[in-house]
Amino acid sequence: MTEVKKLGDAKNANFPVDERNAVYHLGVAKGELSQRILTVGDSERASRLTKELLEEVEEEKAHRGFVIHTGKYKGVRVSIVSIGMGTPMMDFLVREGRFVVDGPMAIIRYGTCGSIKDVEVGSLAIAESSILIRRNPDFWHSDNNKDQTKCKPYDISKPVAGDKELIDLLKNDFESIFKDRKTVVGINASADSFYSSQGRIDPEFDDFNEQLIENIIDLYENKVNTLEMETFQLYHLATRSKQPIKAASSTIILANRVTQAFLDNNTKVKLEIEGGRACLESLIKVNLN
Ligand code: R1P
Repeated sequence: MTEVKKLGDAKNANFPVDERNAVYHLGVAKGELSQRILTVGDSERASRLTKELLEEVEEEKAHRGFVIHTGKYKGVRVSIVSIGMGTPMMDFLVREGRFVVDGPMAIIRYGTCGSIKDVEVGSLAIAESSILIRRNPDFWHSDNNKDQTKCKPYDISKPVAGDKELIDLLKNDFESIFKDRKTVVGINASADSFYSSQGRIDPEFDDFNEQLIENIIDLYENKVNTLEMETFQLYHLATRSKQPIKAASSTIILANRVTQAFLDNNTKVKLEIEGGRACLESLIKVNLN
């Protein structure tokens, strides 16, 4: 992995860039990121997808946990970017990516998730929309003393939709590539913790989350399929961007939270490549004029 050449001194505390306008966290300047981005959490997933699926691969850029591979898929320039985990990392990608790309962008996330319905592990999911689940520390503050009538331990947001055109493309490409696997389409929930805000019970901590999954299911009439940690931020920022960003998100269902089953690594790697191919197909088809 090539570390990005050391960034120069940053100027502009409001939006730090160096003298060649390389952004402070992604470490790239204009021209070094495609307007068509496939983003994943795991840097190994990004490397595998690049090796298997891209041609004319440019120099890899890595900085502050982000790894950027740019190359061509069927002759179209795309970037595969691994961002690590959580909404702040997605925030960096969308905002700093927006700064270094001119004109419309398309961003597809291909991640992993847990299912809160009894869907077989190794199935796939596409998020038509996403909600955000945040732990509210004020619930535990001595002023509140865990009084649920005044303050809830977890905030559950309203849904934000992804881009319909890109989601429809993804549905078609998943259908043609995953003929013998189920793809569930519906609402995703992005959480600010893998543990407490996803309703995992941890005897070492006072999390007050025993009812959380049930609350999510009830609030959205059993339409929430999946739990992960980034999609909401992608959809929210894409809809708030002043220049167009078309966003869609898909995941491999790794964990079944009803039966406690977890997908084996070999199948995961196989699905990463097959689903990555489906995502790239959609990414190069979407109209960015
Ligand atoms: C947690 O294990 C991580 O896996 C999921 C979650 O959203 C979180 O980032 O996605 P990725 O596999 O894309 O990282």
